[in-house]
Formats: sequence, structure tokens, C-alpha cells
Amino acid sequence: MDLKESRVLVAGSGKSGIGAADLLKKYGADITIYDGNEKLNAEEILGRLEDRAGVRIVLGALPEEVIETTDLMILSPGIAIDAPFVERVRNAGIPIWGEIELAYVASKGKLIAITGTNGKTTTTALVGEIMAAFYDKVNVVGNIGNPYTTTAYESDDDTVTVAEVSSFQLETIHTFRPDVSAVLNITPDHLNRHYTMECYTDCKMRVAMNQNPEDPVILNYEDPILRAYAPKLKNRIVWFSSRQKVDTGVYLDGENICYRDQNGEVVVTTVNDTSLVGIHNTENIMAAVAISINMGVPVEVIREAIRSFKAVAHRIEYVRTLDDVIYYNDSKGTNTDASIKAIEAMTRPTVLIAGGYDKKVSFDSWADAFGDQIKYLVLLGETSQQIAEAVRKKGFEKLVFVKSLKEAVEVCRKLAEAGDAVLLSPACASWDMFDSYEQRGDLFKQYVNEL
Ligand code: UMA
Repeated sequence: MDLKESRVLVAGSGKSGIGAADLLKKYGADITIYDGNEKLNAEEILGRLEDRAGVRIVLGALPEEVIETTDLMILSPGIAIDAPFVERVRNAGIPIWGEIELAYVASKGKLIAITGTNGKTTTTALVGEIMAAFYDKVNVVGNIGNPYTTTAYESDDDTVTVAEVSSFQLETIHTFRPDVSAVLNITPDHLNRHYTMECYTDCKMRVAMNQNPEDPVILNYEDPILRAYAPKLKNRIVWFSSRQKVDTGVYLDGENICYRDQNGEVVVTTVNDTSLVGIHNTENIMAAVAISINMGVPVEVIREAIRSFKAVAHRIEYVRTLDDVIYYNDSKGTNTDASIKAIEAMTRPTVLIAGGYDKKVSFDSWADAFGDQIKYLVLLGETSQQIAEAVRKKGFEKLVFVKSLKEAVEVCRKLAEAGDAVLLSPACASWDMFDSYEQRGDLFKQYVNEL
């Protein structure tokens, strides 16, 4: 499609929509930004564009005449592919691309795409550091918070793009083809959007669907869903495993993280030589090692970059110690599996803050992870009652309901004793009360620091 001649409808006016519109502008496309939220301010949206000239804004209901004058729609990841207005556009025969498809079409160089339910932000950030230690032009983009469209136009044949891609973004790719892809793990998440685990899994595995047979896909051998899915893939599979030696790939041997292929075996690093804690982080490191070796980065460079890498914000992030109570921000624990990992990483009795946006998932296995570790559970948000029911079924009764995050922090201050930890790990997305998990985590840190 010649974007210059095209009338493009950009759906969603968040980061993705603005990034897509800025990129399309560089091609000279005719742009209309559409957002279903009628309360937004058109001037404010235009003010966020690099070049607002000629860009139209449509808010609220989408008029038929806009659809009639559209050649292509670019969809933001937060918009469901079966939203009624998307169905109308599709029924009108208009092609629909996700914003990462648009970015891919516009970009040059090598592409690494990392997906999975948990660990993708840490792994993407780590791979970004490793690439930057070896290659001159590296962009770290995608779900991590910096849309791929913002760097695509300036990329050239020497650019390495490291993209964190979500299931929402992968739903709407067509030609997106990473040179190296990775799927870290698949556990229940976003089922309100994908409905079944089969659909969610299929969405995630789309990351590899356009790769050539010789292109590597890095997969977690210990993930039952990935292991079962592997025979369906035509790609070259490179496994990583925290439990057993694999023939080709990365594995944990005692404390050593090793890589093995037809040329032999090498110790890349050890678990003690990194600031990332927990087995889930060891798996993230192993995935990063597999990706980096397949991108031609020498082992010594990988080892040094892992050594100097620091944990990312909002992932079991240390906030403060007050009266011998340690406060951790795990706002990125937006699903039960991520939150279980944070609970398991706690070494002190813990007062846990949880609850948030309802993604229609079960909290049963999450409640099982409490063991004796969780002293009190402080609940807020849309899922409070559901979570309370789930934990009560398991015999856990030490619950406090609160109305705001500020109140949650104040309650934790009273409940926690010297030697305890306070952990914000909501097991839910933030969208019932906050714009993003970052906003939720930043507010948590602010309230904790105000104590
Ligand atoms: N909107 C509509 N109609 C709808 C739904 C939304 O018009 O039916 C509009 C909203 O009114 C809003 C806009 O769409 O104005 C928001 O678009 P968006 O939700 O796609 O948000 P962006 O700001 O573009 O952020 C997106 C990702 N958000 C989601 O996938 C929900 C960000 O991932 C990502 O960082 C960003 O693009 C840059 O690539 C966040 C996320 O929570 C971090 N991701 C999920 C996760 O990690 O679990 C998938």
C-alpha cells in the first residue's frame, strides 16, 4: 500500500495513536485520528502531534462517512479487534493493521521481538542493554512504553530494534517478521479480550508466524503450553530451561547459565553475577542470552551487560525501609502469575496490597501461593470482592478493604511490624482506577515516601 496516497484512520489517541500518526505524516498520508472517548479534548490530542497540519480528530461515535473515506485503519493495542466500530470498518472491506505492523513496514535493520505473559519488559530491557553494548544503533520499543512507530522511520540497515510485543499488538500483524523471536511463558491473562487460553496462545505465537524456517524462536522448555505448541512451529527452535540441560540452547547447571549448540558448551554467566532476583528472572536472563547469541553478540559482551543490568521499575522494585519494614512496588504484577512470582520472592512476612481491573481470570492459584508468607491482604479496586471470595475459600481471613491506594498504604503502615515487608502486587491491571500500572506504581512510591 502506498501510504502517501492513503486516507488513514488511526484508532486510539494514546501513545500508539500519536506515534502512528507522526509516522504516517512523514509519508504524507491523509490522517484522521479517532477515539471512542468523547470526553477527550481534540486540541490536546493535536498538541501531542509532531505536525498537526491537516490532521482531523473524531471523538465519540464513528460516523459512517469517515469509514466511507478511509483506505486503511491503524489500530491501537488497547482496542479490541471485535469492538463494534472495528467490525464496521472490517465489514466495509478496509484493511486493518496494528500499529506494530505499520512500524514494521516502515522500518529497516534487524528486529528482535519478545513476548510472553510475564518477564517481557525485563527481558526486553536487558536485551536492549546487551545489544547496545555491541551494536551502534539500538532502539528498545513496543509495549515497554515507547511505540515502535516512533523509531521506525529513522532506522537504517544497521539498526537493531528490540521490541516488547503484547498479545494485543500481535493480533493485528500481517507481515511483521522478527529476525529473532522469543516467547517467555504463557499463563492466563487478558482473557476478557482473548476469551480462551487457546486464542491467547495463538495470539502470542503469531510472533513467529512470518519467520523463515531458519529464523530462531526462543522458547521456555519448562512452560507446558510452549512445549506442547512447539511441534506446530516451522521455525528453528532454541530452548531455554531452568530445570534440565537442553541439546541446543540455554540452561541452568547449578549456578551457571550455559549455552550449548553443535559447536559445544560455554558458561555464559552465573546467577550470582546479576542484581536480578528470583527464578523467573533467571529465566529472563536465559532468554536474553539465547536471543543475544543468536544475534551474534560475543559471550564476554553478554556477560558484562548482564552484570551491570539493574531491575526495571515497578517489578519487585525496592522503595524504602521504614522502621524495619521494607516496601516493594510490584505494580507490574498485573496478572496472577506475575504476582505469584513477587509473593514467592518475599523473604519476610508480608502485608500484600492487591486488586484492580477485572480481566475475568481466577484467583485460586494466586491464593494458594500465600502459604504462611502473607500476613494481611489489603484489597482495593473492581476485583476486591472476587479476590476476597477466592482467599476465604482457602481459609485466609485477614482481609482489609480500602477505597484508595493512599488508604492502602496507610493501613499497611499500621499492620506491618518490624521485620515485615509491604508489597504492592495487585494481580490485576490498573485500568479500573489508574491510567496505567506505571501511574499506580509511581503513586504507591509517592505515598510510601510520604509516610
Ligand atoms: N480506545 C478507544 N476505543 C476502545 C478502547 C480504547 O477509542 O475500544 C482509546 C482510549 O480512549 C484511549 C486510547 O484508545 O484514548 C488508548 O490506546 P491504548 O489502550 O492502545 O493505549 P496506548 O497509550 O496507545 O498504550 C499502548 C499499550 N496499551 C495497551 O496495550 C492497553 C501500552 O501497553 C504500550 O506501552 C503502548 O501502547 C506503547 O506501545 C501497556 C499495557 O498495559 C503498558 N499493556 C498490556 C500489558 O502489558 O499487559 C498489554
